Amino acid sequence: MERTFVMIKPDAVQRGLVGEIIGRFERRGIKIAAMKFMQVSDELAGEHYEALKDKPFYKDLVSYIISGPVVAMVLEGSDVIKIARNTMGITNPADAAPGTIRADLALEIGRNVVHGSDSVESAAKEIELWFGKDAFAWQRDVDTWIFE
Ligand code: IDP
Ligand code: MG
Repeated sequence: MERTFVMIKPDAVQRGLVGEIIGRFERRGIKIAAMKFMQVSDELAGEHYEALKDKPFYKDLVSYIISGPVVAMVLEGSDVIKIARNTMGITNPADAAPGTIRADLALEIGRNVVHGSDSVESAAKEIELWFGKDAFAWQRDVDTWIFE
């Protein structure tokens, strides 16, 4: 079973979209392995977005992520890295497919409501950075109706 890191960004928390966003992942059958409501430090934001530090939008991106509380999650499922990103839609809500979180709940790239890891390597790195060993395995009784 694969794991990914997903974060509900400060704009979504401020707009009261936490339940809506978690519900979309839950209804798909994705399993929650860890979750916390937290304020992101400058340092954590810098580490999380280290790969983007040379981008022109980097400073604004860090300000955005530390501007209010977020919900950080580890999600689990078969092929969940790809499936979580498909559920979110592509980076720019203006281009995201209708039915995705970003298309349905957002308008601009700099306020795109969610983050999801983009590869096996980044998922492992982000889960360790945000949760350390706090994501645990648990038995969900409906798993046999969701995973073949
Ligand atoms: P992703 O979140 O879809 O993986 P990345 O390219 O990893 O997209 O960018 C990380 C985040 O940086 C995006 O989700 C978005 O919040 C922000 N971002 C990316 N490109 C731009 C841009 O051109 N202008 C402003 N913000 C951007
Ligand atoms: Mg990314």
